[in-house]
Amino acid sequence: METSLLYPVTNDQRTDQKLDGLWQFKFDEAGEGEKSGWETGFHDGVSMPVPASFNDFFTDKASREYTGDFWYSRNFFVPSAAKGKALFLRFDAVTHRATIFVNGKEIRTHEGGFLPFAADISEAVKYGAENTVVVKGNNELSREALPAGDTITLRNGKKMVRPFFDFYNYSGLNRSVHLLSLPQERVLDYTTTFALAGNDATVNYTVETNGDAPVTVSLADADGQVVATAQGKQGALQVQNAHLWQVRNAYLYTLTIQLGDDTQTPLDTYTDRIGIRTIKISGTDILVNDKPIYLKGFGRHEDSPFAGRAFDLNVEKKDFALMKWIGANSFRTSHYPYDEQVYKIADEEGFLLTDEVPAVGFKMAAAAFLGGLNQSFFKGPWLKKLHERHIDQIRDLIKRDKNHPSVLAWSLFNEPDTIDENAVPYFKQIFDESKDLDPQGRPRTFTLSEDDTIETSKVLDFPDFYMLNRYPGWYHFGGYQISDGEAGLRDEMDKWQKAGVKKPVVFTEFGADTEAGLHKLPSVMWTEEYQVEVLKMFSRVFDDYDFIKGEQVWNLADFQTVEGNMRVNGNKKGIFTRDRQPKAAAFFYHDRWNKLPLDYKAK
Ligand code: GCB
Repeated sequence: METSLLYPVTNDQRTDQKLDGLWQFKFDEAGEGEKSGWETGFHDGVSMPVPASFNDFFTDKASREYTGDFWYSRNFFVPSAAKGKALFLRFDAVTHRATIFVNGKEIRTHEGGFLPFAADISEAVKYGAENTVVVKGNNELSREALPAGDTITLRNGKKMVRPFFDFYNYSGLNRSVHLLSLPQERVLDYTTTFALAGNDATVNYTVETNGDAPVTVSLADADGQVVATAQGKQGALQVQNAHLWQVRNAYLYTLTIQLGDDTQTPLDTYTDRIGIRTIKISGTDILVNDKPIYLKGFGRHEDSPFAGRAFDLNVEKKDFALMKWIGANSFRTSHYPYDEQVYKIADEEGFLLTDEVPAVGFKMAAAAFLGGLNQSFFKGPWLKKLHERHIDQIRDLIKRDKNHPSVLAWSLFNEPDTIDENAVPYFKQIFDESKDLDPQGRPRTFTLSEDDTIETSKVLDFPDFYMLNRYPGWYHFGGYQISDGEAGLRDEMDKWQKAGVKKPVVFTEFGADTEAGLHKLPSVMWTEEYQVEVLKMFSRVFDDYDFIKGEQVWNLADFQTVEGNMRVNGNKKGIFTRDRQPKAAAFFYHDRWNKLPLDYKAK
């Protein structure tokens, strides 16, 4: 677990300098990097933008599909004025694992391609001089790591990944790199919880520091007026007439933490924007600020042309514009934690998000078209290591994202094999160990694939609400048979109803692959008309069952996957194309969702 995952800020005590731009890049197919001294830096690679996935910049297939070790190198200047400060390099994400060298010295390693980590470089740098940072990355997949897959070797000697999941294995420095200069005595972390009473609210907080300096915490409203202050590492801020953070009507306060006796010349200052709101599950209701809400939105991917899985503020801006236009209020960060800027935008725009760890592919029979294997995933020598990494990433995810008002719930798996008895002890461990990690006690859940039903799944006691991924009309009962698909879906929902389902059910995946621009009357599968028919069918079913408390269609936009006979240059279930233009389905949802009230189905 990381010591501190606070998002970088710049103020009188802290500086955050991004090291984005062009780095030097090399593949290391022969494993010669260390032998040839690459860790000390190199200039004979190709230039590579950061942040970006390296894959799509190459025009030859062997490079695009490259699997194994790869290296990034660049110089950076450390000013003399930084002497005496705690200096860190912060990597927002290196996919999937990294070893960091500064001036040839190994500083640390990190496992997991979607969460940040920081390396203390105070002892390794030269002050008032150029320094070198080198990252040795690796993008192999295995059953011991998240997301799960295999790495195979072709007969020509080239390695290749076989993901047990349906998104392209985009790799590299996918998010920003920061040079941080921090005070020696500093804030490491903080937490907030909320209690509402009439018009007032209490913000309970804890602050973790690495010293004994006194702590002052203050809260300012959106106009910058300080509305409450408190002293100590633990305390309560009383807010009269609190402005609550509401879904699609956000209000953010600024929380300022200062260390030291004198707040005019503090030892450290950390500032963040928070929203006051509560989240509860009560029976089949999802409550925000004690009021029932209905989720409308998407499963998404961080995916766009050119830079692959890189975070791109422009794409993000566009995606939020589209989600607002269409009347959505929520999304799932399928199938991994997203860049922290996504959560900041969601905080500001009042979107709710379900925050997912990359525990995807925990089912080898899944994605049979990707070459699925008929084996039990939850039985094998890889489980111990996998579990360590899984819980470690849950810890870091919750540590990183716990103060975002937009985070509704934690998704601990996507479509694991839960009809397998062997899954039960694994689930128990993960749910037990993650129980107290979130001070706000948000719901924890995971998605159930079509195989995992109220009759077959062995782990239905664990989630606080159910997330269902269902594909009638596409993977089965497609085309003219869609009426049987609808009948089957209703049969399934009748069973949930008869069983007296006591928790909310949210549909987190459903949809149909659709080639934009393909039209036919009457419809056939893959046309825009057919996608609309499938989505209308689902909407009819959702409207008929009160315990269904949300619809998040798969997917916001078309996205890249491995190639195969089930994928035409990627997954085409987007409501928008990969370049974010609307298919006919976008106008269907624009009409439906802009009409559905936030408290749809509230009694
Ligand atoms: C699923 C997966 C998602 C796939 C989707 C599909 O169940 O969770 O990753 O992309 O189905 O389109 O097949």
